[in-house]
Amino acid sequence: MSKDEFIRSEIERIVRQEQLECFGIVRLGEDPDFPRFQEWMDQNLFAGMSFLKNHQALRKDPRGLGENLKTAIIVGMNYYQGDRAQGVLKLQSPIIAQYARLKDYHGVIKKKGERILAALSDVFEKPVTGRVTSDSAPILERSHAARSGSGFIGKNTCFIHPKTGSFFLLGEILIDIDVPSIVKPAVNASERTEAGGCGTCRRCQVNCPTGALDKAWKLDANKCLSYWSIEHRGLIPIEYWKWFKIYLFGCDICQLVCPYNRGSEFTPHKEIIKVDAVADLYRIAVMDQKDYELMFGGTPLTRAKKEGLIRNALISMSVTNHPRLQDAIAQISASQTLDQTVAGTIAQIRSRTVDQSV
Ligand code: B12
Repeated sequence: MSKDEFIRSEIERIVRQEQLECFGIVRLGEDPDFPRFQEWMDQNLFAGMSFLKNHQALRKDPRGLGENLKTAIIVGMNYYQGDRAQGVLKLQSPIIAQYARLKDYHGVIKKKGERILAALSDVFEKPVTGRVTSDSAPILERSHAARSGSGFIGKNTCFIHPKTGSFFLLGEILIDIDVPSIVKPAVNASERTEAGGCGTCRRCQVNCPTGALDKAWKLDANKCLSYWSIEHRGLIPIEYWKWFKIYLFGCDICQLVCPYNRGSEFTPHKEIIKVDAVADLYRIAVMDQKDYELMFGGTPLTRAKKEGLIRNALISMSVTNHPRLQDAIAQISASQTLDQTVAGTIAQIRSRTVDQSV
């Protein structure tokens, strides 16, 4: 084994000790996928996520994220919890996307990454410094993962490993060492080979309920249920309501139907599953700050904030004809500090005609 191979296998060993997948090692520099990101922004496919307009220089070249950064170690945390497309689509009560049922991955991956970073000095036999990120820095994480050569970007825009699938949250350990990486060749995403790739498969596109993936490899966030239920602030247009029968928060459909996820293994991080799959809609609709913190504190659901979750729960109650909807509305309306979005959603419920066929 050469020295490079030894270093690589030691890095993989340390990463696996943290029960993370080691997708590979990538040299940092100008991101060749940045023009795709720019095009996506120029075409207004980012919907209301204006935070994506910030820090373009760093997204283009993430070396500026710290001092002397040269290399990224790409890690993945499996969050699969047994959901299946057929079961999910038949559900009578809405669920929460799988990644959001776990304790917030930003913190979990960060802690694991910091421990990996600390252990790297022994591997390189010199001090290693750097920075750990997971959805917490302006870096194109999927592009980096794909450049590791251990997987590819699917038509659903997710990073997919040909053997373990896409139910992985990504993290990067950025270090100030040049790892003469044993670079694997990139996988051709449009052909289907042993190494991965979509070929002619269009399952994610066909099954996306809202047409957000009508164009392969280009998600239109203006149509994505994940966007509406997690990122959007304010009212949700009625045309998207019927899908709140299936998902209260996030959406996994484009991944659940992907053939590469047929063999997904259950997450080894069971101890950090914090939230039930099926949501108790009434409890969410009437929750106060204390209930909210108790039920969802420290989980990715807090991204939507308390009012966003109440909005989602009211919509789900409305489209599932929940027997306690009026009770919930009465209780919320009695509150002295009625949030604008929640009040607006109640007004939408009172005047709505929703197509409920799913
Ligand atoms: C904004 C955002 C969203 C938005 C927009 C998603 C999107 N597809 O752009 C919304 C809110 C909709 C969203 C939803 C979800 N998200 Co999100 N999100 C992000 C975030 C913060 C930025 C992504 C971004 O820059 N989008 C803009 C597009 C243009 O960039 P991109 O998706 O990275 O695409 C690149 C590649 O696909 C490549 N590319 C583009 N076209 C082509 C074509 C070919 C042929 C090839 C080879 C490559 C290629 O270039 C693009 C630009 O670099 C990242 C974290 C991060 N910093 O990267 C997480 C991230 C992408 N999200 C993640 C997750 C888990 C989700 C959800 C599954 C959550 C859920 N269950 O609801 C869904 C999945 C929906 C989907 N199909 O994408 C994970 C994805 C992990 C993975 N295995 O891919 C990330 C990486 C967070 C993390 N650290 O794990 N998300």
